[in-house]
Amino acid sequence: MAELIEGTEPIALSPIPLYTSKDLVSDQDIRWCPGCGDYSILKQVQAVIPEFGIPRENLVFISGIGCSSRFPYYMETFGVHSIHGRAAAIASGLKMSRPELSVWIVSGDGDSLSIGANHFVQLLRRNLNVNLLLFNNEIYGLTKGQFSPTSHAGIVTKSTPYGAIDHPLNPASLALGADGSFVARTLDRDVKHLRETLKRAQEHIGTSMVEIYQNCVIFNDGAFEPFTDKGQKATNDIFLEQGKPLVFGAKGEFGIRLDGIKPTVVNLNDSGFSKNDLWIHDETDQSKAAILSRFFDMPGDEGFLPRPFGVLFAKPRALYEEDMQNQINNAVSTKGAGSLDKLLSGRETWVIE
Ligand SMILES: Cc1ncc(C[n+]2csc(CCOP(=O)(O)OP(=O)(O)O)c2C)c(N)n1
Ligand code: SF4
Repeated sequence: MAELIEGTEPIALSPIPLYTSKDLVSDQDIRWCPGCGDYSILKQVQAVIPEFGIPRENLVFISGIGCSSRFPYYMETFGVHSIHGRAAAIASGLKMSRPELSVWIVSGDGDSLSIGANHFVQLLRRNLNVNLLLFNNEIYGLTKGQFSPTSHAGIVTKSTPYGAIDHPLNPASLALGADGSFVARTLDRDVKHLRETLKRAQEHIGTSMVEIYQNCVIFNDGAFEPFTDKGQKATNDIFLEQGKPLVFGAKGEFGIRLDGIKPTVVNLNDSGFSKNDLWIHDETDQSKAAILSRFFDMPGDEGFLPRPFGVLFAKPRALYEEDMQNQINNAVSTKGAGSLDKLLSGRETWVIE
């Protein structure tokens, strides 16, 4: 260690910024269509990550297959553009062997909820400390516009010329059903909200699932317009804040009450109810999160409830990688380090002469 020369003062070192968002931009040409919502998500991810203080060499982005899954090419970090629907499995293996890494999974609705649906569920129930960004455009983009598990019934696509008859899957409900410890929803077009939600996901210790409504301008343009359009957003969206009442409307004139377990919309101006009577958001309440995730009608449907955005549920629980390491440590301390040769030869071996 260097010694100070007598009579000199130690130099006060100012903290060196690790890197900026520009350092996360790779030299690859972006192949997304002009206007694709993926650009906005990429930009916000590059904007917030430097704030987390994670060494760049510890960042890994892992994707499956799809337009959204091209994401790792555009991040100047480590990354894997893997196999269709299997990003969760690859990320799990990496996190178990290298728990110090900050692992981000980027996947589309087709990738994670069709071919990868089993892997999506297993990841959430295991609860490794990884972040899953689910880009939902309610369509298959890369394969040119076939319907996906989140597409609306009736949608006419190349693979459903007479309209889809499949019932659409609700990603937040599925994630909660798998006991996901963090479930949130945000929008590509609300960059502030997107950034805040990404920060919350990163802070969460456990698997965070962030569904991001992403506009595919080519094959499903405007699918989320009722929730992103400035004129409609106020009445169609509800932005959740921990400890705050569920209020919406252009002037905050509507609220949600819980009548038993039934959510009901009240007009705060003429119903006799005040903010004190409303449902207060508690993101640690799994049952209430399940009710919130069922606010899933389209505007105009009978009994429509505003679509919730923000953190529906967040409650840390045991981490898979820690439980696994504890189990290994316990086994080693009680039985010794073991021998691979012995394990391979098993209890009964024969020598054939
Ligand atoms: C095993 C396998 N099956 C099917 C495909 C074809 N395929 C490539 S991407 C894709 C769907 C991608 O849709 P989504 O995940 O919604 O991503 P987007 O392109 O919309 O971002 C499919 C079916 C494939 N590449 N591999
Ligand atoms: S096809 Fe859709 S999702 Fe794919 S890059 Fe183009 S706009 Fe984006």
